[in-house]
Amino acid sequence: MNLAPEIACPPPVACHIEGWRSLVLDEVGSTNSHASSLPPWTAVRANVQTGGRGRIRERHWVSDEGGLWLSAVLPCPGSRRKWELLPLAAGWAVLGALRDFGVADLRLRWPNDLMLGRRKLAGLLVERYQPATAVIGIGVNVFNQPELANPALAGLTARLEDIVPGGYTVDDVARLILRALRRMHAILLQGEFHQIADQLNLDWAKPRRVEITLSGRAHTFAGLFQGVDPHGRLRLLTEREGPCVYDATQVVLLRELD
Ligand code: BT5
Repeated sequence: MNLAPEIACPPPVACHIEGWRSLVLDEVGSTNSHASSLPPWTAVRANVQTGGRGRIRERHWVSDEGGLWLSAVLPCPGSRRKWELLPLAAGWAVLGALRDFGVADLRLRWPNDLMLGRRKLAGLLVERYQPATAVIGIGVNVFNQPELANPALAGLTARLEDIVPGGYTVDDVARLILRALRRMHAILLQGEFHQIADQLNLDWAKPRRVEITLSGRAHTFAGLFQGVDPHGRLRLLTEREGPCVYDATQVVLLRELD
């Protein structure tokens, strides 16, 4: 763990971190909703979210005190297509930051869940509220106890404190992630997603049997998940049709079968 000198950032204030204007709130519904009208290179973090949202409608994100609930507004100039792979790239960036922080054996679950085995350490919600920006919402369990807040999550979550011994704050973790998002943004801005794709394919861990649901299609497809191609399309090896690729934006849901 290699941390820059501490920057005091008590709530609710704005300070500058890693080239970001960073706001800290005590409590908010959802940091993503709060960030929806903020300018690029602004990040907002809350100690508690009362209406934390998951990627799929109706899914609630438990956001109790002690976790990192962060939304970062990134500029997305040019065509919308150029930024379609942002959700994948953001997951890769957060994974890299947490790995550098000392979290070993972290893997990705499509599209951007950060998993320790079958336990979820972090989840991302990437949304476009305005044409020229994207909001990257990041939830990381740090010192909080989501399983106490929602017993239905028993055995399904992981938290940083149990993996990396203390001596840090939630703001330290935020700072590393914000720095990683900046680096990732520069890569996408250059149109170099293929650089990320190579590394992403190492981070999915072993090939897995999965079932995917595509937008606008009622039935699901099962096969062996084989990561992404250089364009960020999902590669699936199916029994009936052999290798198939699906556009990342088409894949609504992926369920791991083993
Ligand atoms: C996600 O959705 O994983 C996206 C989570 C994004 C949360 C951040 S926090 C900052 C920003 N503001 C927001 O309002 N959201 C973002 P999804 O893949 O749909 O997973 C949701 C599922 O994860 C839930 O249905 C639960 O099963 C599980 N879950 C909920 N809270 C959790 C937690 N704290 N830790 C681990 N798993 C959790």
